[in-house]
Amino acid sequence: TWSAVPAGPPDPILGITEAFKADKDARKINLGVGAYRDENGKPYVLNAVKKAEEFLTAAKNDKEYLPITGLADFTKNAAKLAYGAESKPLNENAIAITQSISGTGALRIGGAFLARHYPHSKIIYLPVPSWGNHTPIFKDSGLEVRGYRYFDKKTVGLDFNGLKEDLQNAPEGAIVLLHACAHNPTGVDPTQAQWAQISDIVKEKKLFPFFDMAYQGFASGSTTRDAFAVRHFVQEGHQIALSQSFAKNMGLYGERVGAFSLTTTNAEEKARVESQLKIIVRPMYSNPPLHGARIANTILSRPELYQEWEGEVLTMAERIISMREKLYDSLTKEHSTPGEWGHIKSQIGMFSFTGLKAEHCKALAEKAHVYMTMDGRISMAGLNGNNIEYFAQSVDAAVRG
Ligand code: PLP
Ligand code: TYF
Repeated sequence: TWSAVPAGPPDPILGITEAFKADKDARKINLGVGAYRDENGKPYVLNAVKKAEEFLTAAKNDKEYLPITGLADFTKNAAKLAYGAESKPLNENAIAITQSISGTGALRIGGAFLARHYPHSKIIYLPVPSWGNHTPIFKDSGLEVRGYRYFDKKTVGLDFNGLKEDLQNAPEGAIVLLHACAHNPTGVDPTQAQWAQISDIVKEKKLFPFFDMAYQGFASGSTTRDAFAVRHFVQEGHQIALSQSFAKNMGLYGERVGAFSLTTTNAEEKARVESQLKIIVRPMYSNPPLHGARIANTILSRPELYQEWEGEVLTMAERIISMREKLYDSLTKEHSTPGEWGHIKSQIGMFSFTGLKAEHCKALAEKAHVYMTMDGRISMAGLNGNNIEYFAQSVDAAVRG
């Protein structure tokens, strides 16, 4: 029956972990997947999460099904975290929201909803480059995927003129996917002034903004500052779609905790939209998992845990920033590695888009046991005091050939 099914390629990001696991060298480093590691290179379970789990164990909750749109307290608190307590649609009960299977599931529900109900276009514009999974998610949702210029290889920064031009030339009504903060894979975000200009173009061209917020808190260490773009657009009167993930900022990767929301005009419209979100979710997976949403909700709703969580988000963000400084110093001062490396310090969030070419990445894996994606992206959190010098030395050797 399956003789005609062709073998598919491995996932370009998750495939790297396989190669890393198979490598027996003690010096090996995995900078592929974007998952936080502590200063000993170990996965990190947040203290706020541990305490929330103790609290949940003591509460002896049952395991009944959640409603189709998930744990209502969780989605209410997730919306407050993203939109802010002062948000107009939030306070007017005009945000349609559903719990989702983390950020990926939120994007997929959003794609499916827009494909079915957004009246003005079936085209979604993604930044070039974008997270590799965006294209298949939106294609499989039934949308047509196009790109807008985002990254300038020459400056290793934002191609702001290209971005503006491409959005200005997009067909009226098209959907535009925006990374709310900590752009993956480039680590390059618009400034607040640039966000204001993007908002103006989106308004003028009647584009529909769809924010992917997978790293709230990871860019600056502050969940409020990282929500700037989302809140600015809402304040400017845009209706938006929003995907949220708690994988990175709460370290809840495998628990799959997220939310998808749409701002609407009023409570009545919200109710209609939410009824259609349910009709999309029900035949896909019926209702979302319980435990992770309970953890996130416990943290978001208990002031002492919330405070501890905010401190831990800051600690994670600061450790990444300190690794950027160390790597920059090592390459420029100790090794005088050929090339410009300032972007390592100026880029934001989990990743650095190093500018290393595929041949360098290949050499790093084969000769130095250092694994990263072939586009030169490294997960900064994979670096720590024990391996950063070896990494810098290996990069230096790879660049010199
Ligand atoms: N969006 C972006 C830009 C991401 O980088 C990721 C994860 O790496 C996600 C969404 C979704 O991740 P998850 O489904 O684990 O929440
Ligand atoms: O490193 C990245 O960009 C992501 C990580 O279910 C990831 O692709 C891994 C698994 C997953 C979602 C995201």
